[in-house]
Amino acid sequence: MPRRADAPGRGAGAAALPQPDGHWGRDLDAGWLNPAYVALGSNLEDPRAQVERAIDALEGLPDSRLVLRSSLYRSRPLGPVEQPDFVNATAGLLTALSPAELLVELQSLESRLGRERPAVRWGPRRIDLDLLVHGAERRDEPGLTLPHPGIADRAFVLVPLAEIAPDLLVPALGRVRALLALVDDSGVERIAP
Ligand code: ROI
Repeated sequence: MPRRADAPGRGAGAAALPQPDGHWGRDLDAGWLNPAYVALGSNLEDPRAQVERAIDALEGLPDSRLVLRSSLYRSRPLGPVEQPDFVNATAGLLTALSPAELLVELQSLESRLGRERPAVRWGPRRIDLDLLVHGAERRDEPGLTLPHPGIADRAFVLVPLAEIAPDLLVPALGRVRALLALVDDSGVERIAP
């Protein structure tokens, strides 16, 4: 089951609801909030801990609230390189950041979490944070394609995304549960709540 990311005492919880005075906090009062979805993946140096640490770190993103986090899944590596299995997950945010601002924040989080450029293309990595969807945005710019071009054919994205947002309409592609029905998800196994 998807969990609301609002365990008591963990920052995003209290903030996921308006504060007692009816405000979200100064940062979120000024503009519209968009739902955004992020995919996480790791297959190096205790991947499970890496993904958990990254989800926790999403709680600290500026002008944003983490509202949904999926379970963790073990998945067979996609791509031509032989490498260890991945741990994957997804998270749902409400954000006042634009897609470009959110992308910068995610990239800076990756660096702070010790991500280095993988030595080989398609090779193993300590942490990946991919922006999947940002509201109804469709973009095709260098470095920013929305929705993320890998969504429709990646079971390791669709399985955890279907857990937290099965009815999400991915712009131009369709609902998550319909996309999931079209892929082979046999290599993706839930490992932790
Ligand atoms: N394969 C899986 N299963 N999970 C990933 O997160 C992942 N990430 C990648 C490549 C190398 C494409 N393969 C993956 O970047």
